[in-house]
Amino acid sequence: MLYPQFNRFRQSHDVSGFWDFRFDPEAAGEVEGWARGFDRGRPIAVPASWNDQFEDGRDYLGPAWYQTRFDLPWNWDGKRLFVRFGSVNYLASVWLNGAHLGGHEGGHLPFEFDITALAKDAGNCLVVRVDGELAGDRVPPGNVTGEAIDFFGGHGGNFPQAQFDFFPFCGIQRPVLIYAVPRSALADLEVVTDIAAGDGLVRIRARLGEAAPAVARFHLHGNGADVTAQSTFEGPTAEANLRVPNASLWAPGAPNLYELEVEVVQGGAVVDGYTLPVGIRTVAVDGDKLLLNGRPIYLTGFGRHEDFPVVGRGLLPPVIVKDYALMDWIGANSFRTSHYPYSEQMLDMADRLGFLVIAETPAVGLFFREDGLDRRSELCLRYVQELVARDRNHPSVIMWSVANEPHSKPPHAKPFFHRLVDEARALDPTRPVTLASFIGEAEEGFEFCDVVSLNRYSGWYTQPGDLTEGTRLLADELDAIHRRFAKPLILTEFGADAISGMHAQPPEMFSEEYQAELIGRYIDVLRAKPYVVGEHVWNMCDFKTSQGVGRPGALNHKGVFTRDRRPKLAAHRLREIWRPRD
Ligand code: BDP
Repeated sequence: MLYPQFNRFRQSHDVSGFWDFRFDPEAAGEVEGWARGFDRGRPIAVPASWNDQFEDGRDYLGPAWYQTRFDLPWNWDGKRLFVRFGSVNYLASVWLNGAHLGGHEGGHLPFEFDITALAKDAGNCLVVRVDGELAGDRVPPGNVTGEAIDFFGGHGGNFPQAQFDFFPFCGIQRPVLIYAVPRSALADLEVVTDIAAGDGLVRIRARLGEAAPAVARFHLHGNGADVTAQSTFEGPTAEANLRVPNASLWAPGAPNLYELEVEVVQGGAVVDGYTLPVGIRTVAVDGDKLLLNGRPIYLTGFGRHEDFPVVGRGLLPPVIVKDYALMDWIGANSFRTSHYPYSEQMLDMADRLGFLVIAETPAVGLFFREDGLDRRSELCLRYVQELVARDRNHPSVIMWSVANEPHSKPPHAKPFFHRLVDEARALDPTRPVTLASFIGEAEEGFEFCDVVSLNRYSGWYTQPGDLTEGTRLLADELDAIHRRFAKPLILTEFGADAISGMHAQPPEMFSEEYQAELIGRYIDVLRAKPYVVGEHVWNMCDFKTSQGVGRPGALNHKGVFTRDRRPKLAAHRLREIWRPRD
C-alpha cells in the first residue's frame, strides 16, 4: 500500500480540519438520511478522538456522524480519485454525495475507496458514521461478561468496560486525504534489502493498479550511490534487483536512507512516478541472538501509546517530534507499537531518525471462548495482512507482533496463533515474528514465534512491594522460559506506577523511587541473561485509561514521563543506564 504523494503525476489534498459532528445515541441517523448530509452538526476537529473535545461525550463510544464538504482543487480528467482514511476507530461507514462507498472494521489501519465515478468538481459531501462501541465480537474487545480483565485487584472492573488497559478513544484519528493518480498508476511497491560482501542488494517489486503494457524504471540514489534498472511489467508486476556497491547501511545511530524513484513508462512517455525512502539493512534471529546487519543488537526502549491530552489518539505531529527527542535523550533505540499500529508519520520518523520498531496488530485483550472465536480469528488475520501491507517497506520495522497479552487457553489459543504467525511469515519472510504474553512458560503461542516477548510485573501486581522476591522470581522464570523455547527473549513490559511528585525513602509503591528502583533491578537481572535481547519499559509516558480504582485520575501512571512529557526519577535512572557516557 502506497501513501499518497504530491508530484507531477499525483495530487493529494488533506481534508482534515473542522468537520460537522453529531452523536447518534438513538441510532436514528441512517433512518433519517444523515448519510446524504445532515444539519445541526457541531464543529469537531479532525483528526482527533472525539472523547475529550466536548463536555458531554467523554464516555460515549458511538454511533456518531462526521461530515465535511470539499471541492476538488485540480484538473483530474483521466485520473482516478480516492478518499483515504488513516485511522477510524472502530467501525466506519462512508458515503460520498449520498452514495455508500463501503466500510472498515478496526481502528488503526488505513482504508480507501475509489470515488472517481462519484466525485464532482465542487460541492462534494463526505459523511462518515463511526461506531466505537465495545463488544465481545470486536477486536480489541470490551463489555465481555465473565472475562473482564481486572487491573484493580478484584475491585470492580473499569468504565468504559474495555478488555484492555487504555482509554477506548473513538473517531477519525488520522488524516483524511483525497488523492488523484494516473490511470496506469503504481498501486504498490515492495522493497526487500539484503547485504552481500558489503554491497546492498535491493529487490523491488512494483505493481500496477490495472495491468497495462508498460515499463518500470528504477533509480536508487543517495549516500554517493546512483543505480538504475528497467523492467517490463508482466501482467501488473515488474521486478528489479539493484546492487549498491559498498552500501551505507541503515541502523540506529546511522539511519542512512536512499531514495528510490520509480517511474511507469508507456509508449515512451512517463505516466506515473513515486518516491520511496529505502534503508538497506537485514534482520535475523540466530540462536539466542537478534541480529541487525549481521551483528547482535540489544533493544532499549518502551512500550508506548498514541495518547495526549485533548487529542486523545489523534495524530499530533509536534508530539511525534517531541517523543523521538525524549527517546533520544534517554538512550532508547526502539519501541513497540503497543497495542495497535501507530501512524504512518510515526514510522516515517523512525526510518529517518533510526529507531527500531516492533509493529503490533490491534489484537489486544483476546480471549478464547468458543462463541465468536472464528470471527475474531478472521479479524486478527486481516489485521496481520493490513499491517504487513502498510508497513513492510519501513527499514525501522524489524519485527511483527501478532498480539498482546491474549488470555490463551487450550484448545483454541494454539491453532489461533499458529495461523497468525504463519500468515505474517508467509507475507513477509524477512522479519521475525513475536507475540507479547504475560502467561510465560505455558504460552503455547511462543512455539511458533521467532522471538519470545514476555510482559512481567512481579514486584508490582504480584509480590507487591517486594523487589527482592519479585526479581528473584523473574530471574527463575526467564530461565524456565528459555529452557522450554530456546529463543531470544525480549522483556516487552515491566514497570511500576509512580504518581509524579510522590516520593519515599525507602522506596514504596507508587513513589518515583520505587519505580526507578524496580526498573533498575529488573535491568540488572536482564543483563545477566545472555538470551535476553531487549528491555522495553512499560510505559514511556503516563496515559489515559478507563476509570477504576487502580487507575487514579483515569491514568496509568507507569510512564517514566508524565502524560505531558516531563521526566520522573525513573527517566533519569534509565538515562544513566542507557546513555552512560553522557
Ligand atoms: C499489561 C498490558 C498493558 C497494561 C499493563 C499495566 O499489556 O496494556 O497497561 O499491563 O497493567 O497487562 O500497566
